Amino acid sequence: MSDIQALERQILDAIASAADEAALEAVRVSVLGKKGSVSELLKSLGGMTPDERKSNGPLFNGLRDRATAAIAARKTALEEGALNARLTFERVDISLPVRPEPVGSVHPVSQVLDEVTAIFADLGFAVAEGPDVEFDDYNFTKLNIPPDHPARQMHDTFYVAKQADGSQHVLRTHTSPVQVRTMLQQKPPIRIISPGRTYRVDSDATHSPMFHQFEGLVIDEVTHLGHLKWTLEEFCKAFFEVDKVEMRARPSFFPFTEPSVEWDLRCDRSGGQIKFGQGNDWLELAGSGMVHPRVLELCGIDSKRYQGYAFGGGIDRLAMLKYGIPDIRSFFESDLRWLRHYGFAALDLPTLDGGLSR
Ligand code: FA5
Repeated sequence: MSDIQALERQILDAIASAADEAALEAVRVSVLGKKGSVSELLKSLGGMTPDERKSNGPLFNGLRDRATAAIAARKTALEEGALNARLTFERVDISLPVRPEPVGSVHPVSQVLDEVTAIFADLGFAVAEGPDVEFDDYNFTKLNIPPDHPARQMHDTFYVAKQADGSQHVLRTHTSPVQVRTMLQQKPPIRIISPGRTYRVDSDATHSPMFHQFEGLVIDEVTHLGHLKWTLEEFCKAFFEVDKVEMRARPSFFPFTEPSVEWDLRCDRSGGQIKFGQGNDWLELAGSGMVHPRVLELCGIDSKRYQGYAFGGGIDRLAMLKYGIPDIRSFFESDLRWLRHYGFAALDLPTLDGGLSR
């Protein structure tokens, strides 16, 4: 057996016994790499006489071609082997019983937030958002509550340390600054709903330091208090899932609306249950009013041409009412047993067509 034949035998044996792709790659480098045995042979052709080259050239090239083909074939075989091994390992036995239902559930506050959003979206309101840490200017001043105005005392505010430039931030005390942000960014007509977190220094069975509000704002050239009343009535019917509601308006005061109105809902609390549209009890629903012309001007909107209404209410309070939760603090105690009792199925998103609370 010639040296070339012996080398070929040795190479083909090494290829055949490479157990995986890494071992095969090592064989390839030792044969066909820059300093590989066959590469060295091919390089040696350069130093041969023309006659030697004529006889050795086809031998060396033939060896290179056969080694290349053998490596490719082995590579394919190894890849197929690896794939088959993976398929066997990762096989799914579809005859096994299904896993138990996931235990996660939706918090009642998130549920009500989604319900409120779904109802107003259906009435044509777009969702707007603002940050929890808000400029004092947007939370108060541009809402017609200048510094030192007594109305600031109505909100027990969490103040954030002053910035280096002297500007003041607060944890927003209501969602009304989203009105400001929207009016500064958009030209009328405006119709937005903004649900979100709010903060006040306050804590008892019906007050939480962190709670949730929803804010509505409509600005155009013709909107009036009648539209506001109709909108809130439609909201209540959809939210409480009843055909009829009766609302009562009470004069109120908010510096950013004029006139300001608070709305109550007729209900019957006898028998430990709450029923809407009947009885002699009244339930506080939301604060509202026609947007104060001064707020429009502070937000760059021509108050001679445009007008509109705004309203705001408490999401946690709505959740307590609708789902019979007596103490607001239980929302934030992170008690899993409580959540399993009051929580909602994770994939049942509230929609008006599909039902709000299932
Ligand atoms: C406001 O916050 C006004 N921004 C609402 C408004 C918007 C009026 C637009 C006019 C136009 P008020 O302070 O009343 O109003 O709060 C609104 C609701 O938030 C209350 O009715 C109550 O449901 C809820 N709320 C207030 N403080 C707390 C608290 N500490 N914990 C839970 N809910 C609260």
